[in-house]
Amino acid sequence: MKIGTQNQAFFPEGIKEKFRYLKEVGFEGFEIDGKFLVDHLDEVKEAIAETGIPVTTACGGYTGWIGDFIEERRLNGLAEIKQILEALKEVGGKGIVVPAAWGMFTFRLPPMVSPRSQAGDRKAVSDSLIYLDKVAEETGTTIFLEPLNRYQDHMINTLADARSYIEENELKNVKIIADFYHMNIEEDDISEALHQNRDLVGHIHLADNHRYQPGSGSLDFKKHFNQLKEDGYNGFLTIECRVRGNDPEAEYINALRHLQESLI
Ligand code: LER
Ligand code: MN
Repeated sequence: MKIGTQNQAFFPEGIKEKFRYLKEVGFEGFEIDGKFLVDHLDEVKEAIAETGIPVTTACGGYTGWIGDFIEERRLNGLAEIKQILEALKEVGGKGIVVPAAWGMFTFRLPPMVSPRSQAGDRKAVSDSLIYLDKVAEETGTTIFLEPLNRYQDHMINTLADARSYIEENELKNVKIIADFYHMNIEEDDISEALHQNRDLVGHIHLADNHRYQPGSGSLDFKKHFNQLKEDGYNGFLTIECRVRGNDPEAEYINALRHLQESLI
């Protein structure tokens, strides 16, 4: 298992400088914003070639959700995700992280009544995934379907929810991305959910229980990493977190060291 990261405000702005910095501090991969990748493809390619730090995945950078309530936005999202997958192919990236939607609706806050039926939700997400499954096949990439906690999305909250879409639609190029922060809210037991879905978990996002940097909260990373090891997971562990503390950069490096120690 290797440790990657998304961008952080305290990383250098310049693309080459950013990749050099990641290498210097000990990250082994970068999860990039999809639009940023499409807009800066050549520079990103050069930075990868110079540093050997791969772009593992893309996350975000498109403007309609795969489960969008608005059909025009859903279709726009699919067209943009296709472009991102084509760019990922060019840089050797594994695939894109997609939730059903993020921040569109939650049953847990007012108005608590969805404008669409659950059958309608299922059809929209399934139609999108069936389409993206083909694009992923054509580009040699993977769609990493992400369960989010109930306050961020109402459609896919657990690894089992994600699994049901993959199985029902017989998707070959869609896997599950397991995000420890969302799992800590939705799953009975993080290790057990990882184990139950070991055949489909293809990517991982890491944050501590409150979504701040790993090591600053109560999650037992060593325990969950041991479970992943036992189950033969060999993908990336990508930090996606907020950072708090007086010196965010130092806190972030501490978090990386904490994860590296938890992997031993
Ligand atoms: C959103 O909370 C999240 O976890 C991101 O990875 C969005 O896909
Ligand atoms: Mn995530």
